Amino acid sequence: MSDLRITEAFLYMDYLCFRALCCKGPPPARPEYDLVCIGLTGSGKTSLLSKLCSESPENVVSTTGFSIKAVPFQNAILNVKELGGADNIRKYWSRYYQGSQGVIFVLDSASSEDDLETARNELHSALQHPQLCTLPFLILANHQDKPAARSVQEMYFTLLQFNLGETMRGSGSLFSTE
Ligand SMILES: Nc1nc2c(ncn2[C@@H]2O[C@H](COP(=O)(O)OP(=O)(O)OP(=O)(O)O)[C@@H](O)[C@H]2O)c(=O)[nH]1
Ligand SMILES: [Mg+2]
Repeated sequence: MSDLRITEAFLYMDYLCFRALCCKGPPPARPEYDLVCIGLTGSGKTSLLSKLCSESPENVVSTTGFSIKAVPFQNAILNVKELGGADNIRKYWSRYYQGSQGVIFVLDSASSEDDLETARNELHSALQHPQLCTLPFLILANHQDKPAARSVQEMYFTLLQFNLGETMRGSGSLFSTE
């Protein structure tokens, strides 16, 4: 993963959150935003957030339940709540959406077709959820270093096949962690 690409993607998220909230008055000097981070197990949510917090991404373990990290940026702090992506946890995701001001959805670009379809279905459900559907969405095509990784363009067209453009009501973008 390139730190620059990830930082760029998160700065964009920061900007979207700011735009979504700017009508509520001037923000404090260093505003904080609450984000929710979802994606199938193994997509790399914990690794990504650890890296952004300058922690070692080595020896990460699968998240059971949820975990929260404060990710500091120069102009804002993003309080990111990661929800574990295992099969038995995903059904509870929506209980933790309340209060979110933005969404990060992490995808494994090298996953099997079956897993990608599962991820697509979860993404579609999240995009349609009443508590998320109008929020800024950042979709990250992770695992770009793997030989089997689909390019960001391939991921985009795969997601479009699922009418992502029609489903998305808030502002959103797809980035790769290349
Ligand atoms: N090659 C490669 N491996 C990665 C990448 N991101 C994460 N991994 C590895 O994938 C495994 C799972 O990563 P996690 O960060 O735990 O995934 P997660 O999305 O948090 O998974 P859950 O907490 O179970 O939902 C770990 O062994 C990571 O080292 C990546 O971009 N490339
Ligand atoms: Mg995790």
